[in-house]
Amino acid sequence: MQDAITSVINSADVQGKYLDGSAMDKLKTYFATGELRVRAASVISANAAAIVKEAVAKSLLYSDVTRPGGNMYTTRRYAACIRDLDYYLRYSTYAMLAGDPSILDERVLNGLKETYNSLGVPVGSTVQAIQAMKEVTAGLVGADAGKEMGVYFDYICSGLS
Ligand SMILES: CCC1=C(C)/C(=C/C2=NC(=C\c3[nH]c(/C=C4\NC(=O)[C@H](C)[C@H]4CC)c(C)c3CCC(=O)O)/C(CCC(=O)O)=C2C)NC1=O
Repeated sequence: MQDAITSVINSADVQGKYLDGSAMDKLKTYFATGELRVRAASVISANAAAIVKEAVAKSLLYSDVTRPGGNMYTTRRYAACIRDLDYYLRYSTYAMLAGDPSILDERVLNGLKETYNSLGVPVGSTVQAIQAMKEVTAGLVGADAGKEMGVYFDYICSGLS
């Protein structure tokens, strides 16, 4: 896993150089948003279950996936879906704190598309639910932190598609 700091330092080290102006600017932006990130993470963790629940209500309930024959039908599969959304929210929060998406590649997206395809989990509905979480989260943490979280929610969606 990388974060905004290690990623800037690693790329300078590869060239055997001190950080240049644009690398310093990246670090400055990251440090300047540190408090915003920490505050957003604590709001999200205090409201995680409610965020997932509201996103499901906005995107999946009463759709084809929850009806008989749908991939979320039966309590076991419904619970698996809620659990997956909770993973996406938690790992997006980690990535937002780190300011870097690499944790998503390593711990969430690795092999996920293949798993979903083999189990018939619909990617389109999953993306809709993640987009709904993005809206609900932005409503709670405010526009700036919401935009930053949006980067990582979108990263998961493009990794799935
Ligand atoms: C932390 C990293 C991590 C991820 C991301 C993860 C995902 C993941 N979701 C799974 C299943 C599943 N995922 C879903 C999800 C959904 N079905 C829908 O229709 C909805 C659109 C959607 C929710 C948004 C469902 C229903 C299953 C169970 C499918 C089945 O067993 O038939 C499975 C198969 C094994 C299992 O059932 O637990 C994995 C590995 N596991 C992990 O360890």
